[in-house]
Amino acid sequence: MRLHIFLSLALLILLFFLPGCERDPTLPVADMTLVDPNATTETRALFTNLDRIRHDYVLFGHQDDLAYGVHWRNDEPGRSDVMEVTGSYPAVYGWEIGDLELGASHNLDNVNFDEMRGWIREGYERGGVITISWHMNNPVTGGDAWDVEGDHRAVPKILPGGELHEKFKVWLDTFAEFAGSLVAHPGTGNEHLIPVIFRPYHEHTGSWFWWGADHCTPDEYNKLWQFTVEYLRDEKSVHNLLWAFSPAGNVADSEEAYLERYPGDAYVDIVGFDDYGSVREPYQLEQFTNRLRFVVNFAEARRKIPALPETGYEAIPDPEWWTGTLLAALNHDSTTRRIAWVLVWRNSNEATDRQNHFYAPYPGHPSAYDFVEFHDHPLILFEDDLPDMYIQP
Ligand code: BMA
Repeated sequence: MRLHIFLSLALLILLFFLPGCERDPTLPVADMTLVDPNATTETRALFTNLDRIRHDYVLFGHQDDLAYGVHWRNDEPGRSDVMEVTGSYPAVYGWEIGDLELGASHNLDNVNFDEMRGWIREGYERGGVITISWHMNNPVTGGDAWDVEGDHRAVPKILPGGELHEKFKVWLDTFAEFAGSLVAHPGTGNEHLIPVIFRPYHEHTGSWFWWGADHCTPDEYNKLWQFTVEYLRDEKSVHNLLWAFSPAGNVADSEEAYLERYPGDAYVDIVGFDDYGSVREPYQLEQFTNRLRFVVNFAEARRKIPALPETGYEAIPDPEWWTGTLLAALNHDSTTRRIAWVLVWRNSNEATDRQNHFYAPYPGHPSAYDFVEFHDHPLILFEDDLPDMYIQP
């Protein structure tokens, strides 16, 4: 073979193999595999779009945004503390299904499940992203998710072979039914299931929930997660979920700690951490940004999406927290900027629920002006600036 033909062939072979082994992890990749290979079209599109737009933007989310605010509760449709301060709804809506497993009509925070279904549809049809958490009751004691007194060891009891396994499956069935009832555009011919970012068994590296670190072994936790995926996906045919893994923030300080209770790449689409601890004051910025960088790098090495699925500063005592701390961390450098979304926790209604337990401002709150600045920042997306998240690019 002539030398120049040989060299051209060698170059072609090199070019063919090079992108596969040396792909730049910061570039969006269309071929990421999801936990669910049969995920619905819109669910797949949501994953691809989150991965695509996180290179330019961070989505802002709020828990229970449409259900109640600090000074109102489900009185007029369309209300939202976030919208009333900034003029836009959040891009991400968090919802909570604790007590669904008991067959209750309302969740543990007194949100009616039928109304929740309506708000989920409303937010989705406006283009928003839906995520669901589950403060599941303790299946052994009948107490709540925080009932950890005594040596109940609930996790091994609900795994296959455990004495409460059948009961646990019935609990999971309630979620399968709920996820299957989230139908968009009903009766229009464009009816389809609403994609949900499902974030069960969160903050498990702490010990305040019955699935937490002191109450089960790493192997038991991983099996709990894996069983839940396999049961919902393979037995119950739930195909509108992306699976979000979110330990407590302190484990985002080291890969070893983060991996100790990690169910495996095949069972997780989104990786994050919940953090209320390192996000309070600007002086903690270094720790906060280190954690964000960790989770972005971890996600990109495994073709996952990084997120900050639960955070906030209770009652926002710092009027410049939004730009001075949260935005300062998210916008810190080219790595922190690749976080897909940040969600702050709920605005508990002060008359009927907990007082001073809110994480987004309401009109007149001292941090409202700063929150508007946060909304206006080019890095941050609320619903008003959101591109179509459900069409495959
Ligand atoms: C917690 C608190 C509780 C609430 C729970 C589930 O962090 O807000 O008051 O019951 O989340 O939403």
